[in-house]
Amino acid sequence: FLPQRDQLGVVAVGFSGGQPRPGTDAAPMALIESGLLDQVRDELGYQVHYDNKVHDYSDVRPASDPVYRNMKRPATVSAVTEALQKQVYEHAKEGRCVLTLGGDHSIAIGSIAGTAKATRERLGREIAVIWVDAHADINTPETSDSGNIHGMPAAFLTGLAREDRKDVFGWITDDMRINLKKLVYIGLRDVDRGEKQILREHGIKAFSMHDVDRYGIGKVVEMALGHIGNDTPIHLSFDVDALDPMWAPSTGTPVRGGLTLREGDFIAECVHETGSLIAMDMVEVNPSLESQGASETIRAGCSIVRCALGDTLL
Ligand code: B3U
Ligand code: MN
Ligand code: MN
Repeated sequence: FLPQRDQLGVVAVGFSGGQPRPGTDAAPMALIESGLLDQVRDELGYQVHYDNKVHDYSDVRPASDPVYRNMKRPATVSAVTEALQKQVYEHAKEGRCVLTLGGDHSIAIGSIAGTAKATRERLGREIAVIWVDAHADINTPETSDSGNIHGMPAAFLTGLAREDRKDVFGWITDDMRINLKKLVYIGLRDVDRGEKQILREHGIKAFSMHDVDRYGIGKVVEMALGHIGNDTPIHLSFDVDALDPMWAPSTGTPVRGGLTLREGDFIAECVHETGSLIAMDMVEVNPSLESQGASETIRAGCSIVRCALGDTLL
């Protein structure tokens, strides 16, 4: 079922509307300008399908966008992720591995919906999602304190959050959703009370930093992959804030006590080794925060993407 190994679709998403800080919209250009796609092409041997454009989706954004069900900018995030879903779907249905460069984590609603749908159509399979993050991003509009949609993508993707209004995620159909049993977290350390209840209630597999400390990253990744099962198509959604701020300070909500850069790379390397990676997101890099740390954070993001696409130390 593997995507054509050497074919990579790339979507650059210049969007920061899932949270309040501007800047993450500039991340795709920063990642690309630092040479990411050239390395993927020249060193890792991929044929890269990229339209040479950072999308800002200005053509689909609504003129006005009041708070709805406690969500901030709901129609904007919905329209952007719906458009992204189509872009990712188009790549994935050709059998390409898809790399989505964010953007804040709300964009995973679009990228994962796109791969879930394409994989069902192409292979008749459900995808698994490995969500590497300091946060669980599984608030429903009702449990969220912030109203920021980058804290909600996992809820919309699993169907825990639903909305009929077509212009507020009502476009998400069953074929775009993911199975709660095939969602696995690594790196959690800042989970809201309502989210903890959701994780517990639904038995969602989650490895926090406590587990990384207890078992080591090697065992944690082994357990995470074991939970998913062999041969399941994997979408890796990597929030750079999973890394400790020492390695990735330029992000909207840094949380201390995170993964080292090597642990982040290791997760990506192991996912590559499964041979089952069908898509990846790199999100929440914000080059405008922590000016001294921006280049470090960009480097970290690039490193993790390269590892997931098959770069090795030896
Ligand atoms: N859980 C909080 C904070 C948060 C989520 N994702 C990030 N921060 N990056 C919320 O707003 O839902
Ligand atoms: Mn996140
Ligand atoms: Mn996060």
